[in-house]
Amino acid sequence: MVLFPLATLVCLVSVAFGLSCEEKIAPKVMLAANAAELAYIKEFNFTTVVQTEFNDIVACTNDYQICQFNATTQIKAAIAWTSLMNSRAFDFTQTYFLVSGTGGANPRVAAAGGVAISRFVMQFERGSMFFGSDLPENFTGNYFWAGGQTPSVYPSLVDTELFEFNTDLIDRIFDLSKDLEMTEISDDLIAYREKYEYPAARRSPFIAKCDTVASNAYWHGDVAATNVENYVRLLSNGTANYCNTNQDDTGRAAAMFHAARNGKLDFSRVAFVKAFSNYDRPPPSMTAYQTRMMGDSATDVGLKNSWKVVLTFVDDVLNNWSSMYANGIQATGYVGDICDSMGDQIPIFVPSKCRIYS
Ligand SMILES: *[C@@H]1O[C@H](CO)[C@@H](O)[C@H](O)[C@H]1NC(C)=O
Ligand SMILES: *[C@@H]1O[C@H](CO)[C@@H](O)[C@H](O)[C@H]1NC(C)=O
Ligand SMILES: *[C@@H]1O[C@H](CO)[C@@H](O)[C@H](O)[C@H]1NC(C)=O
Ligand SMILES: CC(=O)N[C@H]1CO[C@H](CO)[C@@H](O)[C@@H]1O
Ligand SMILES: CC(=O)N[C@H]1CO[C@H](CO)[C@@H](O)[C@@H]1O
Repeated sequence: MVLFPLATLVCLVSVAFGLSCEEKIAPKVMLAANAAELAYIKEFNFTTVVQTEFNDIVACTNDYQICQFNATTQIKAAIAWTSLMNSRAFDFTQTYFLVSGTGGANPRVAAAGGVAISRFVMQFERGSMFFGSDLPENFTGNYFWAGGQTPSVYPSLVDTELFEFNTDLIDRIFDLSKDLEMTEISDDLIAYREKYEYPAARRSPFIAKCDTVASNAYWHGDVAATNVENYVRLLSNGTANYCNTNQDDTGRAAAMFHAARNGKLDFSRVAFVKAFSNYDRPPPSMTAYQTRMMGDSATDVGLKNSWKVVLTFVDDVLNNWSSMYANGIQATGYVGDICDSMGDQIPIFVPSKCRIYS
């Protein structure tokens, strides 16, 4: 068996990509979502396929300016992204990461078929739960942190519960898109959204600045959604505005944050622009089971709208690279995980119990 020194191996891999040994692929934009969600993008040809030394596959335009990565779900995403970020074939330090894909909509805040641009991405799964008759009579919620005595005790953190993103970048994406025409949902769905009591849920698809919660367990219904709202309120000290549900994003955010800590990427260049496929709970006239079985009927419209927002931003990045994007969009607010693991800024809420389990 021949053992190559790492540098030689990197060179061999690079040459296989048609690059010289020193040259790395430095995309301006990386678009990430699940495979079927990425398939919506027709505006670019992602025909140049790069396979890293760890077997991650990235597809790029032939000038390598824009790439896409099939980002997958929660745990798999965390592993795949970590591996990709460590590849010697890429230099992601100036890359803007745009994460999209579908999620459920909180009808208090958002509309099916619409788009969320999120300041916070949060995790809802590292806790304890009591269901049904197991729920103690004096408990106001089913969900609380693993070591807590009641649902209202602040969680003890492992660092992955909450990530905050660059609000200046979010504002730029929002400002570029706020006058875009959104695709409308079907007549059947328009009739359905009229059943909701919340004004936001009855609106045509629109772009909301609001926050994303991810968990491996899919949740739907008033009881589950109210528990998520309570937990998010507790976790963010009332700051986050929960609107988008999915089973992917904290795995992605955690992996990118880890990479950022290791100098592989700039976390202030990461943004989550998510689609709304359905509502996270039923209207008053229906049960949670009924509406869950209706399926994610606004997925198609939501993805058309979310990619429209993302691609409008991509055009801006390409047009204004040297004047605006190469040096980054300076973040005036906090950017990072809930525990300030970078140690260079102060989160807007400073939980006292960070790192108990780290
Ligand atoms: C993608 O490639 C096809 C086939 O070569 C070409 O017809 C089309 O114009 C390309 N699209 C873009 C956006 O470059
Ligand atoms: C709830 O009831 C349990 C006993 O069933 C008790 O141990 C606990 O202290 C009570 N918690 C609160 C917040 O009242
Ligand atoms: C939470 O918010 C309250 C009210 O705004 C504030 O007094 C408190 O200091 C905040 N807690 C933390 C940990 O930031
Ligand atoms: C790089 C890669 O695996 N790309 C695939 C991601 O998913 C889309 C949609 O199915 C495929 O077209 C890509 O080839
Ligand atoms: C801030 C900035 O540089 N904006 C420019 C981005 O690119 C468009 C299209 O070329 C210009 O019209 C803007 O002035």
